[in-house]
Amino acid sequence: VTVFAPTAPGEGPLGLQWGAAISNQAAKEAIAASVAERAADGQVIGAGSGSTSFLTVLALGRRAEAEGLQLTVVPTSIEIALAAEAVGLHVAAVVPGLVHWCFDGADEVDPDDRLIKGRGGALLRERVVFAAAEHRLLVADDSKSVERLGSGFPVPVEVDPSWVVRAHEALGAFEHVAEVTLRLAGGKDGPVVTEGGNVLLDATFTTITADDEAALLATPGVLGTGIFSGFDFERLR
Ligand code: A5P
Repeated sequence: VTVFAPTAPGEGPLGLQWGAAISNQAAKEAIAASVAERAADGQVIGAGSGSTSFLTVLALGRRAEAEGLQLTVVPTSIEIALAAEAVGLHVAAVVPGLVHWCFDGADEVDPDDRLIKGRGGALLRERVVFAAAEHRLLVADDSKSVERLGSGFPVPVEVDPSWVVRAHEALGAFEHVAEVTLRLAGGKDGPVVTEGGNVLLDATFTTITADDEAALLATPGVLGTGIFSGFDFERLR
C-alpha cells in the first residue's frame, strides 16, 4: 500500500524530512536519480544512510510508483526504513540471503578507496548491508574525496554502553588518536543511542594506518568502526 504519492521531502503523515539543510543538494539529487535508474522489478536493494541515500530512497519510490516496480529495500537505519515505507517501498525486516545491489554514502573517501562512514550513527548496519550486497554503489559526491583519511571527520566507533569508560580509555591510548569524545544527542538528553542500543565514541586520528580498523575492532567493548577498507564499489559522484 502506498502511503502517499511520493514526490519530495516534507510529505506524508510524518512530514518526511531530512531534518537539516542538505549540502551539495543538486549533486546529490543527480546521483540519486542515476541510482534509481538502475532498479529493476523484483530486486532487493540495500539502502544506506545519510542525505544522499535519503534522496535516493525518494527517487526509488518515484520510479516504483510510476512504473509499478516491486522493489524491496534493506534499510541501514530507522530513518531510512521510515523513508522507504513512506514512499511505498517494501522494507525487509532482516537482511535476506540475496541483496542484488546496494547504495550508501560516505563521509570521506581516500585515494585507496578507504572510507570513513558513520556520521549518521548507522555504521553497524551499513557494514552488514555493504558486505551482503552483490554490487555496491557508493553515492559520494566530489566533496567527500580527501588525501588523508580522517582529515575532516573523526572515526565513529560504536561501543557497548556498559564498557564505554574502558573503551574511551583504550581508544585514547592508540598511537595516532588525538582526541576521543562521546557523541551527544541533539533531541534527547545524554548520548546518541544507536539502532543497536549502543553509544558512539568519535576518535580523531592524526594518521589512519592499515592496522587501525582491525585494532579498533579487537578492542573490548567495541562493536563497530566507521573505517571501511577493502570493499569493492562503483562510485557515483
Ligand atoms: C551515515 O552513517 C554515513 O555513513 C553516511 O553515509 C554519510 O554521513 C553520508 O552523508 P551525506 O550523504 O548526508 O553526505
